Amino acid sequence: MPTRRKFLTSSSAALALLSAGRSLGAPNPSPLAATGKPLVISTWDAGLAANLGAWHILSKSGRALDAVEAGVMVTEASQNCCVGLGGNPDRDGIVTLDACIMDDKFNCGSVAALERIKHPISVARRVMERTPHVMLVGEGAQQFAVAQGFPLEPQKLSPDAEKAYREWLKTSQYQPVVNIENTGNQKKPTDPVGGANNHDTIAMLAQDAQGNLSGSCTTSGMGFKMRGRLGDSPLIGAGLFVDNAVGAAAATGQGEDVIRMAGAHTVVELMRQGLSPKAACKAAVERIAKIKGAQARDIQVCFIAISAGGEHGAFALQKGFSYAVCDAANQQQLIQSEYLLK
Ligand code: SD4
Repeated sequence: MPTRRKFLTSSSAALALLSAGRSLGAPNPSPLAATGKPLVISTWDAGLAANLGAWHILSKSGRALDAVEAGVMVTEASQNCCVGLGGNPDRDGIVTLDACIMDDKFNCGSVAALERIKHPISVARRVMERTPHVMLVGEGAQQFAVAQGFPLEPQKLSPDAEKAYREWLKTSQYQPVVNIENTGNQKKPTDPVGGANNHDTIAMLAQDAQGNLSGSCTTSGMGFKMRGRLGDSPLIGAGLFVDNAVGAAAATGQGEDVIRMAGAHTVVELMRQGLSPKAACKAAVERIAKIKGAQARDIQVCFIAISAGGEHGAFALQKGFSYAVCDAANQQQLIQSEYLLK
């Protein structure tokens, strides 16, 4: 059995322990533990810190919706891993952010190509709660954010993004790097610029003590994308989908290939047909592999999922994807996902 320890407040400390082969205990053993809920899972190793942000809410019987917003805000606020304004820019040198959120009653909100706003996930939630719409993009999304009191941040690249952009300009070739997200917490001085410290998406799914599901997803998108390009992350049904009666799913990786097979919605529908979260993620990944044929080796796509019964799972196209789990058994762990292409 893993040792219970004090809840860690930083993912780097968490990773240090994980690499030492131990899993991490949550801070205050929850009286809810016996029910098997709550539960939060999120993508990549940045998910460890994000899960802590969600856990503060879930462990006090808070709503999954509040938890998935607060959780990914941790990542958005961090300049260490490039979700949010610290992210890599598009090919014109401008950081544009995409995010969406969905609750247990099919309420959902989304923003895309949003500039100079620190917390796109919170703007997405406002779209959901304070407009008759689901999605706002570009200038209109920014106008709405400002009207809602979100400050406009300076139009400025983070030092890492600045370096990566300068490097990229030398070739100006759009060649997304598989698993580029995975290196943020293990940065070595020898890592290539732009290949390190470069999470560009976090997706999070939670089930609260009441058994309700919610999900969130936030990203700066693929680095050096065309201006105006959107991936799956702000698209309900592609990057994220929640059906409280069945389960929730989210995606990370090459957004174009998630969009073309309605990724997260597909995973939820496969769970509806009786597949476990992991089996549903695997079947969705297999569908992508079939569509892409030989080109599947050039991309990464990964899904995470939670069933309404509280089971979680993930599956990736290629090696190298991990997801962070924090559950009522008071464990915070990083799980290496199984993958299709050996
Ligand atoms: C996108 N799906 O913009 C995102 C990228 C991503 O980890 O997930 N990166 O296509």
